[in-house]
Amino acid sequence: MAVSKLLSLTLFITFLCAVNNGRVEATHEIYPQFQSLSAVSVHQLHRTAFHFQPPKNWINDPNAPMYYNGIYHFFYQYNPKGAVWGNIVWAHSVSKDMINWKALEPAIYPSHRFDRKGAWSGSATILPGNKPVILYTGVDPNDRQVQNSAVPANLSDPYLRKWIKPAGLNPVVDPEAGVNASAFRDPTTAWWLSGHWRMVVGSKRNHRGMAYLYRSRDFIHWIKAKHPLHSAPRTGMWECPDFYPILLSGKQGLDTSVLGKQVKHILKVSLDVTRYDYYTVGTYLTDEDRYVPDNTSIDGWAGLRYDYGNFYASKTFFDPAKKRRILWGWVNESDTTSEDVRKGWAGIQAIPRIVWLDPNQRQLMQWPIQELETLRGTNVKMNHQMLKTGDHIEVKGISAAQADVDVTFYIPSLDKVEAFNLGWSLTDAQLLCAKKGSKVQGGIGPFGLLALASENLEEYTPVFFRIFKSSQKHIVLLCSDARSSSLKDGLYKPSFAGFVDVDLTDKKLSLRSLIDHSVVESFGAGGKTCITSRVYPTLAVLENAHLYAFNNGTETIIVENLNAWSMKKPLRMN
Ligand code: DQQ
Repeated sequence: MAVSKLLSLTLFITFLCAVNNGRVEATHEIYPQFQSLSAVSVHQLHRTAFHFQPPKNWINDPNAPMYYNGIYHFFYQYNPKGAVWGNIVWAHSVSKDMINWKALEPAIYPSHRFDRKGAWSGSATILPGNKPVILYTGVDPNDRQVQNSAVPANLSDPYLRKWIKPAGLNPVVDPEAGVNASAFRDPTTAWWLSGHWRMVVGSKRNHRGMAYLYRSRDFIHWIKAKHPLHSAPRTGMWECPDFYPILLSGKQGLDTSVLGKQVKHILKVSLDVTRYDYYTVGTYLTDEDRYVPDNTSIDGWAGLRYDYGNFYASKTFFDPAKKRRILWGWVNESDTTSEDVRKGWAGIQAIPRIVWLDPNQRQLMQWPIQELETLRGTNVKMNHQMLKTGDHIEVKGISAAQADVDVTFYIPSLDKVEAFNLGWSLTDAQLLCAKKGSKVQGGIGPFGLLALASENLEEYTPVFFRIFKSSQKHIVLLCSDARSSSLKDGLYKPSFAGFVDVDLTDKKLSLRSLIDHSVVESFGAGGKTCITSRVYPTLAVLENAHLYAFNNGTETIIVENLNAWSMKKPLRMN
């Protein structure tokens, strides 16, 4: 083996060990003793109010979100019997606004040989004639992962309650020779090009992440293309791939089949090794049927993430009603498994976000769907509030455990900015945030919000900016640091962080945080960098939760304007 190959392999193994020690583990953990253990009573304390969460049990990946005849459909991986992964079915909810939901019976569940041992993730495509079809992964009795299709039993049922698996057709894709049958899953929404449908299935070949490409004329017979749409070395299993076009400018979304000069493409993969969702911005070379990431997009673990926190197995869909592309993502847990079992639930979905291309064309922007604002209640404001060194000023008058906060900070002077030490890594924001936490004084920052804070700050989740300078360039770090979020032991409390590729000429930085009892979902600089933290405070709960604006830098920061709203509960939730 060549020395360089050996070195890469050693690095890969070291990386795997490091990741696993840090509590992020590959694939779903299996707890046979808990899989079908129903909770005696469902604990309410940390349940979210306005995030998507069923009344009890385990949930994971969003599946096949779609808009059909005036209704949004949302499916998700669900264990109907317990609070850990297992017994997975496709739960199904419908909504007119993606905020208020009605729960239906599971749409897809193991019923045939081709999905006897599992009905796993997949996507929807609306075929001509307004006919939805779902492609999903089934696990057969030999533990082979195969791709199946399901269609609504009755297109005139407005809720599309019942789904059938057309007799004699499934599986529509078998893992052929050379394909790793136990790592072959999560078909994408299909797109149409030159007389064929195309879709991608995630996989790996040794340690190489693969997006296998399939083509079909009729959506029944699928042929594997000679080469994958894309692959990348040493990235491990690619779960839940997502591939879609995005306009070069503007916020409008596109149907998955749109091509043209005004369009770039996004390929997102969920890396099983790290359990984060990474994407690249690139070009779809239609003649070759290959996707090539731009040279500004890193293709691997150091790449761009939708979210630098608890956010995985996401999926987008095109909403033709409002011409936007919407992203759903699973917010995985940071509580212990025994606590999940005791509480009777685990997992939520992030607030659906619209995605569009940053005008710099190097990354995506994300923002909560506008419909969320219908839940805004009592509003308080803070304008032109000075934050001097050491200040933490309370935002009073709202329910701080269930709030939407949108703030713009003004930085009067950037003169005293901290130097960026060249020994620090520009690819490991989390490590930098661990070193430079919310209490470590800097020049410009740390400043931001203390969410889910107890009155005397025994517990708080700080979401904050810190600015550095390296030669002539400012480097902006956004942290959502769970280390001080709870007095409870055993929780996963990472110092989640991401860099913010932002121009500071107007000396402003904005931050929006959606605070919902056990989740803080934040959008830095208008949605350039997003971080979701799952936290379990013991004191900062319900009416004992507080919200503060703070500054621990030597230089004064101004809260130019801050709007905070108490958030109402949706009328019906699942
Ligand atoms: N979850 C599903 C798989 C997918 C994984 C099983 C990602 O299809 O690869 O529940 O979380």
